[in-house]
Amino acid sequence: MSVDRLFLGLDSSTQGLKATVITEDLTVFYEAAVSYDQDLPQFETNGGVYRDSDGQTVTSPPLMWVGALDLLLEKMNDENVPVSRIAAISGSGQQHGSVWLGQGAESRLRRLDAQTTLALQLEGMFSLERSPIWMDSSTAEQCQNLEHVMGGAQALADLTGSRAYVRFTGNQIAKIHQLQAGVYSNTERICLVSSFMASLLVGDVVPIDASDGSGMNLMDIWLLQWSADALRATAPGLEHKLGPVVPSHSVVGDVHTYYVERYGFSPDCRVIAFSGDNPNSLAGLGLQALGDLAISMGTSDTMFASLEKPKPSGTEGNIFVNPITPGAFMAMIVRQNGSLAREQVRDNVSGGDWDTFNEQLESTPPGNGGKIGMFFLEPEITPPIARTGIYKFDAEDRQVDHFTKAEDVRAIVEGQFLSMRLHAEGIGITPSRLIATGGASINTSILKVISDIFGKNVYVAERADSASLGAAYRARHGLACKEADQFISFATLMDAATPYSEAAVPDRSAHAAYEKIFDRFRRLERLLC
Ligand code: XUL
Repeated sequence: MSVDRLFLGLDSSTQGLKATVITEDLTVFYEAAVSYDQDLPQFETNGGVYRDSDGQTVTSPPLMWVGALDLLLEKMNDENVPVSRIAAISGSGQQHGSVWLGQGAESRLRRLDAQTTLALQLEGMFSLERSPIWMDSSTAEQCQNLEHVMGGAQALADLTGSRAYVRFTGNQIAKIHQLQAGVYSNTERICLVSSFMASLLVGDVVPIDASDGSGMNLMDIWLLQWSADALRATAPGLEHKLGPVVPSHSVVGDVHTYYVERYGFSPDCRVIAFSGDNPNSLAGLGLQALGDLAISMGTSDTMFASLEKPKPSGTEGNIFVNPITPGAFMAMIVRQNGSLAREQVRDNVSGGDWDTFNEQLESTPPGNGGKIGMFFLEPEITPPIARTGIYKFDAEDRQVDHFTKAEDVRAIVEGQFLSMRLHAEGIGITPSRLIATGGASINTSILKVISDIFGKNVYVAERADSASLGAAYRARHGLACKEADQFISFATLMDAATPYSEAAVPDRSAHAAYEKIFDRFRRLERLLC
């Protein structure tokens, strides 16, 4: 009975794995999460990752992501979620991370046995035990080479949607091919985190979807297929290792009998292509109207919008294929120093307490009396800054060592979102309203600053976890398309969802204070790049 059907969205993020189950009418039915650090302590990750001492190499163990899937499904069984009613599953993965499968991996996936765990069966399947992830910034040389071979940064962006970015998968692949030739040749297939998680469910290596595939510097975003030139410039024989690209709403298979026998899934449960976390958030927010700009505040802060006629930039931002509207695109800007950087300041100057952080923020005036701070605690993606550091300027643009604690709090929040506004303008995004999502979107003091900086209303999504919710919506959408045997507009299915409520309106004098310092901010930031 269709009325009883459920849809599962999974989000394999940097720090954990989440599940959101929705009903046919898009109501959230169940949610659960597994934290890598806490629930899989044997992997000894910090925030889900390993940071090498070079300050640039950042990896995660793919076997941990495998272990998390069993843990989460066990939890669903323990909590009596009627998994047999789940008609389709889709998912989200942190973008750009790659999973390297060694020889024989495909047949191991096909032979999964319900008597024992995935991790026990798949251990040793990887040709790289540590997957490079989006926080890695160790491929500057490969990026330079790719841009050179492809005719420059703008030419590469015109083709693949982005100039060469250190975290983008193609450059990571080039590095491994150059430095670990044996690993490269022993690799049967290379997946993204998203397509890998879908592969685990199907029990076979499934295709990469076009939206997440846009984050590799390898795909022609206009033709939705690998660019032969970009592949050639990256590593030999890559097309076979990557497999095909499919539209994001494609069915990529049914769940493997492992999940039927071990957890009670229906053998008819379909798996819809998984995609990146930002594309899924766009789906979770139903973001289609021009002028709607989403700000997602998670480990990183990202900003994205749907658009029809993108102009890829050879200097900043990314253009991806749109995950819900064929023929459309999404523009995105990522600031690596997002929540983690705010948390570090909260720990250093607010005693680790958000209420204190917010009181300090509110005790200082918009514009911070002319004081400007830029906190690059990790290498930054936008603007591209490889060297970490904290830069503080007084009202006369002199670099200073100290702000008061409250000024530090205001400086990090203002610095982050002034930069967001600056770079949004840089890729031609002029928002008419802002939609906040992600963990920090519950912080109304931060939302107020964002509203004042952009001079626009800020709305919040009803639920902060738009990536796993978006994946659940996409599961329902993908199945609807399959059943109708044609593409159905995502918007018509989303009518039932009422995603936003107003959270902050701009104050005219506060906005004027930011207008006054905006050019100074632009100039000072440029000095650091
Ligand atoms: C996007 C990016 C990050 C990761 C975080 O380009 O690098 O937002 O997707 O999960």
